[in-house]
Amino acid sequence: MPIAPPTETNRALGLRDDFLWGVSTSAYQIEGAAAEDGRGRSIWDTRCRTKGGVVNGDVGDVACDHYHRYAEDVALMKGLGLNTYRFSVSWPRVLPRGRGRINDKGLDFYDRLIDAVLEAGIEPWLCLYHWDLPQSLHDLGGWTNRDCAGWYADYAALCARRFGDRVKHWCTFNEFSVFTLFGYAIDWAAPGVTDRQAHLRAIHHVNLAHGAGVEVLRDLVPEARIGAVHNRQQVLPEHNDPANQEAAEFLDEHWNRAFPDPQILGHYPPRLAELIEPYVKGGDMARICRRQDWFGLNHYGPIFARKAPDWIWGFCWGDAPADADKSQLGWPVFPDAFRDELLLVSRRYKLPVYVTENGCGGNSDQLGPDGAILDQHRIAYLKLYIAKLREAVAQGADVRGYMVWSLLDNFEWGSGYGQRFGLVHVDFDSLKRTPKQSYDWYRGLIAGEHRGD
Ligand code: IFM
Repeated sequence: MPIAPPTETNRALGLRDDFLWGVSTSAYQIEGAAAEDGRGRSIWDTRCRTKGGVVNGDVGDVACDHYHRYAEDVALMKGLGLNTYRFSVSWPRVLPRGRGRINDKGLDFYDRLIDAVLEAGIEPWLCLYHWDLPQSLHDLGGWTNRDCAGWYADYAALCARRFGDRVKHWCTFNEFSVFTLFGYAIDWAAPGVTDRQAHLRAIHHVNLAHGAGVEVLRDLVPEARIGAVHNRQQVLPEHNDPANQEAAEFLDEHWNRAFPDPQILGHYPPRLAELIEPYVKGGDMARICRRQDWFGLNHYGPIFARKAPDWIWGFCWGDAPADADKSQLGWPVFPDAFRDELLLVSRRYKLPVYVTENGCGGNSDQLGPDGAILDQHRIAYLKLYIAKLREAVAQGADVRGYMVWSLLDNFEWGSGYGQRFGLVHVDFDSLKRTPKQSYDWYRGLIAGEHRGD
């Protein structure tokens, strides 16, 4: 039985009685065991071996070794008093070539994980796609190939049949716009394609896959609560300069609206609609726009756009104002933007909102004299953002849960192991886990020992 939400804590914080507290992770970032038990290769295994693909040439082969140490990690979650755990399944671990032959040992791993999570009283939230497309499917065009939506639906069906008896919360994808924009236009992520038409095709086919996934899950898991996880951050023109206004508006369409608008409202935003039209077939919008039960929001801080005629879409990432607060990672810390985003998505999409990621990256967590890992900067960030979540709720946003990114320090994509987001420190040589000060702070918040201020 999942742990009941901490009603007293939630009331004291002005949140719904059933407000959920959790953490999020993703398969490639923590599992390791990349060549074990029949797992196939993903586009991130390839990118890690591509010169310049990842800082320091870091690879996800071992990562946090969660594949072998999942029981210890679940015990850490239990120690936090969590109600929910969002994780992702590695598509190439269960279907090594993306389709066809099933890898039973891969499925067995997720059986063990899900059972351990449930045994700890935590509700598993299963995300089907957190960026690790099987390399064999990429070799067939990957998301630029319309057939990929069907391959994804078959993979979703496999997971639904296998895990649907125990998993009731399903997410189709994590952060659509990040992996499509960075992976098919800008070359900041796998598969490193830089082509406008490939990017547009990828957007549309991923939307079709989402719709097909929702349909399959509805069919196979009758009680499923289905949603998708969108990264949304306010996009502002760099230096507030009118010359950057158009760039900001276009980036906003790509970043914030290219996926939730068609999936929930049934249409693409105007400029993208024109560009995508050649790839849209009759009936596609109905295939994409399916009833969902919740909206997952990943939010860290606003982004700034700059006009950049040399860039593929004529815009690039601009700088935050010089005097802005920033995390150690250099990301702007603007808690008000979090409150505003919660209010905006709640009103625009009219679905219950779960914050499926929020957290603070850095590279200076240190060992204190008593063996604790010192990360006051992360606690300061979480305090500010959770306070703004409470404000959003007080102003009418329908927010029902909050999940910290992330439980563990992990493989931070192109930044390799240099940037840490965990509540738990991982020594990447010994793989020893050490809870940080922020772990204890979050535990205390959930337990009602303090109110996060
Ligand atoms: O690590 C990532 C995660 O995979 C997706 N959202 C942002 C996190 C921090 O960069």
